[in-house]
Amino acid sequence: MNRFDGQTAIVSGAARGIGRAIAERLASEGATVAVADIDANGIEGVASDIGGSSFAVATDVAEPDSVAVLHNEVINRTGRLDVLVNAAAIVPFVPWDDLTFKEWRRVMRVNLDGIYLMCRAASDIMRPKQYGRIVNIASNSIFAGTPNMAHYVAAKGGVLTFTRSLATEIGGDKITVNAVCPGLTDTEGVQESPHKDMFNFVDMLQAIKGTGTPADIVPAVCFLASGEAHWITGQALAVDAGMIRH
Ligand code: 4PL
Repeated sequence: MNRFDGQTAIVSGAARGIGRAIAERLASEGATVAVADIDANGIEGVASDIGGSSFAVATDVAEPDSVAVLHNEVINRTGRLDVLVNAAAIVPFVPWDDLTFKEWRRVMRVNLDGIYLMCRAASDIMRPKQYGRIVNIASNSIFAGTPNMAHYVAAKGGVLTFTRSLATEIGGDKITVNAVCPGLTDTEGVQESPHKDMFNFVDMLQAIKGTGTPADIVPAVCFLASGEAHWITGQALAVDAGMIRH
């Protein structure tokens, strides 16, 4: 008996990094996963690696029409939606002196507008079924006030507070909405950015020493996405080796 047998899950940002690891675990525990990402090539590889009934859908989470196509595809293929994991995000490294309004808007669009659009579409499917699990990936940077990404921190802070509010709005429909707040995590995206040089700094602040990987984030996400987490909603769980305590 697997935790997600017979269920359908959407994972955004699933082409790589934390999103990919979550998609793989949900599928290994029985879910049919809609592997969603703007990286159309990446999702094909992930979906074929996962195999089974999981499938790829190229998705721009910040475009209402694209989000609608994703949700229509999920309903046409599986007729249900049990789990939504919002892992899609831009992770910028832009010092304050270089931060333009254009760059601010680029990050807000994907990291916050995208959460709204995905939760809007998913909750509209979940509510009539009186079941749903939504897990939004925020970041521990919202508690730390991490520099070089003020717009990202602002958007992720919005993800946290939106999570609390949406939990209250749709709790009556037996849908839970929670946030997981990873610390700096060793992903392809981080390795491509100046964040890769920050691992020693966060290690100094962690209660448990070491470098966080996607596999370290997955268990908390899958627990909150599971049926037995039904008494937990509107919460934010830091998964960062104890770097922050909120
Ligand atoms: C502590 O979410 O939480 C760097 C890059 N450092 O994206 C993050 C910390 C980064 C973070 C994050």
